[in-house]
Amino acid sequence: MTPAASIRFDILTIFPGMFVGPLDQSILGRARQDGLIDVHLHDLRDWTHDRHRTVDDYPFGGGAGMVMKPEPIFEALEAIRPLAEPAPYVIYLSPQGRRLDRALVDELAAHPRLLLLCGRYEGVDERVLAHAVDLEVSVGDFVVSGGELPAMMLLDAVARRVPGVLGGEGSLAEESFEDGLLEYPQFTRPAVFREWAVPDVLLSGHHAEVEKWRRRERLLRTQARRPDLLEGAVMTAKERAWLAAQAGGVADPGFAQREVDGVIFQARVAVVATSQGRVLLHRTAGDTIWSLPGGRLKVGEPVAEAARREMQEEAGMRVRPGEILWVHENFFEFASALDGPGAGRPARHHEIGIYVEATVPPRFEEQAVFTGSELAGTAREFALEFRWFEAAELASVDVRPAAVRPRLEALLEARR
Ligand code: 9D3
Repeated sequence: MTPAASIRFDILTIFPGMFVGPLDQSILGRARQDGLIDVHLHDLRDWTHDRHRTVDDYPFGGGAGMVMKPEPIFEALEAIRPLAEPAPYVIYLSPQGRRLDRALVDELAAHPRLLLLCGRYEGVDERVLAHAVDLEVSVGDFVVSGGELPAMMLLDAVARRVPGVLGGEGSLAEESFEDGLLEYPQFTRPAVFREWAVPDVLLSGHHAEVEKWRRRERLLRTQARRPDLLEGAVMTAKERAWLAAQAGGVADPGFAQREVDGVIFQARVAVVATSQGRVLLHRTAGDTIWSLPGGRLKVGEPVAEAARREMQEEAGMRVRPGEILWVHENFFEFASALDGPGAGRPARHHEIGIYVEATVPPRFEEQAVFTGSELAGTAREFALEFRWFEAAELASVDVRPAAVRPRLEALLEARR
């Protein structure tokens, strides 16, 4: 899509004053001075004929709010159209419009003349849309008070595509960066600010290393923040493979866990280790919530094997799994696992918890308290505290899920 050499914008609004500041500043101000864009503001009320310069009226059929009358709009359009050649492509800024994105900006920049109609109130009479408007454009799925600010965004984005507006190489750079990836992080002096240091590689002077680092940051950021962009991004096969392998540390490690419509479904084993009338609970160091140790099942993994694996990983403990005591369906809202589909974000969980009995090696029975770790050997490792609890002690701590507390109490009672 070749941009026009210069673009004329005609803006039809009841608030022409809203445009005055922004159009005189910075890039748009210079582009106008240089004749690269030409902006003409038109006050819709100039085409009214009553004393109050009325542009709105009640909606037929009733309902809240007012609707912009068709007559002043048609009269204005008919007066503005012949002010220049060619006739303008008429755009109505509207929440019902096509979403403004890079592709639409490029399409619009190919027109030498655009007329931007800004609505207020609940919008314009439908006959304006049917018979005078070429395209409706929205700037996003959120509500603003009228079409003026969206029109300004459109104008700014389109003007930047006109050759010369960005001062020659700027527009080219914008184009070459259009590989569909997010930008790399930027730093300036000082090299250390409030103890926060700029990454070493940027100070190294190794241009090739800097370029490699920036490219990797762009790939990782896009994956972490805008995975929707990855499909359409320009990447080498090698980069795609590398990124898939990184998977931001959230590659599916084979857990029986899936995210569907923002709900994380998972199967989890909870290890109920009892000894001498006590049950083993753990918590993240410093936290207040105690729970049974355990973790997600891997796909196809027997419950007993999952119990053994999780206790080995978390506590370096070789347990002997016994029978399944209970199966609970748990619903909760919590940060998801860091290495699963929710990648640590808060999410709704629908969990099948399988509670399996286990006996621990004697040396752990003798230790009232001991430590372990979760995600051992990863950058996200954190310390766990394990403690044996007697039935009477359970009432004084926050045990989750709450439903297991009475079950544990009854179990310990039966074991006495
Ligand atoms: C009864 C519902 N109306 C008010 C909440 C709907 C409504 C009417 C008019 C919502 C917004 C507006 C004014 N907005 C625009 O004219 C507009 C707009 C927007 O609100 N969001 C994103 N893009 C655009 S382009 C024009």
